[in-house]
Amino acid sequence: MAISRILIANRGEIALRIHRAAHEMGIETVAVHSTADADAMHVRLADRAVCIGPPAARDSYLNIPAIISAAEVTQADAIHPGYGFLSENAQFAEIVEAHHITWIGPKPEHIRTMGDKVEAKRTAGKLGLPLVPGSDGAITDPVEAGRIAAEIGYPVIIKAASGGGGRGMKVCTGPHELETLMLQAGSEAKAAFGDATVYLEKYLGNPRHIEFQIFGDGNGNAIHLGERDCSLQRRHQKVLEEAPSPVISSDERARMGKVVSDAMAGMGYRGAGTIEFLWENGEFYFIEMNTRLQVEHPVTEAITGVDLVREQIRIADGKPLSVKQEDIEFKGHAIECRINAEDPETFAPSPGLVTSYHAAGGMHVRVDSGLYAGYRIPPYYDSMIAKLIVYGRTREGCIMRLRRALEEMVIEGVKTSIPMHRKLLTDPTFLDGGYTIKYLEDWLADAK
Ligand code: MV4
Repeated sequence: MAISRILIANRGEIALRIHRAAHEMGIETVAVHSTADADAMHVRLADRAVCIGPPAARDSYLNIPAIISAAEVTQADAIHPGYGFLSENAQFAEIVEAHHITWIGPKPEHIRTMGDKVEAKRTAGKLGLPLVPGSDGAITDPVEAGRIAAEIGYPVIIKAASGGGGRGMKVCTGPHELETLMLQAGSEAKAAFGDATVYLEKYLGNPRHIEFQIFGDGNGNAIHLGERDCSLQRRHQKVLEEAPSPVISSDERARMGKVVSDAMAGMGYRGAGTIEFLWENGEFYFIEMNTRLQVEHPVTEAITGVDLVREQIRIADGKPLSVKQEDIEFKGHAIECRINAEDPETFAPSPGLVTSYHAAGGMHVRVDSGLYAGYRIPPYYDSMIAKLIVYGRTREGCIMRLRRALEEMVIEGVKTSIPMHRKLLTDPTFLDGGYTIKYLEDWLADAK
């Protein structure tokens, strides 16, 4: 039976994004929301809406029984989790499928494997992806760790197997501090994730973060949609993303793209995924895989013309990929600015009443946002309130258009990161594309 009604287990701009793809396919939508989101745009747009609990995410957007009940009472036949919240919860995916509801996402076993960073690395290595040199799996013995560190050379980084997103990492500069840092990393990981497992890697001092978008049909066919450069981050939060990366040639994209799509075909991956690499001195090093749609997916859509959410829904519905690798062309350049409701000086969240709102428009300008004048941004969730995605035939043209779009954008009543983006778009290092993962934090510190 074809999907006819999707429950969207998310909020904000990504809930709108999924609603739009669904309606363009003639599929109805069911919104779920907390009591704090009764006036949210995703609730207004959906065909039906169900309140699933109080403001705290753990009682609403993470409340599995409430979400399954909402799907059953509305007779939704599929669930799309968006990003964040339950999107990488393998158990949720299993529960959805056990209720004979179509899970719009990867196979639960693949979500679970990639959620464990040690398992993810082992799997990636077997599938032929280039790895950061390091321990072969988890490490507990400090003597053994010392041997590996000496072999790969200091500095090394100790990472939590259940970590990710930068949490629970320790950089170790020499053998004198290795045992102490291993114990610290282990106990912090235990406290944060309930799992003390750690592993060891060569520490790359000044890499870029480059990720490949992939899609699999679950039956051994997979494609790649090129890379995104997400090196501009602050405290592991991406701030601006672009596609293609300013440092990757089309030959290198084709070569690496084949490596990642062959790997995904090899594991029988289903749905959308992102393979994250660190890139240094012209080499790619796999670090993690995300088994979900990502915030920055629109820059890939802009340069390929492929609707990634539509593709996710089609694959979940048992249809084949709608495009072949040879049909995918990478054309032009796209940049996304994440607009957060936050204080530009302190980065403290700035929730509250949006007194006026005007979205940028015009050719090749896309704004994904649930904002409207009179909306009150609740204090309980992520501070990202809009994404501005701009396309141009060249990177230079894209940047000129993005500056123009940022000039037009008006959000009043709350503080936002728009002024920071305006300034960043005039920075010489940004303009020449020669930035790394360290750059944004240094630039922000200098600006003070
Ligand atoms: C690293 C690294 C340097 N060397 N691994 C941070 C988030 C997590 N996904 C992996 N991270 C890193 N892993 C090795 N072997 C530096 C980082 C890192 C980072 C990576 C991507 C984007 C921004 C970052 C900021 C600080 C550290």
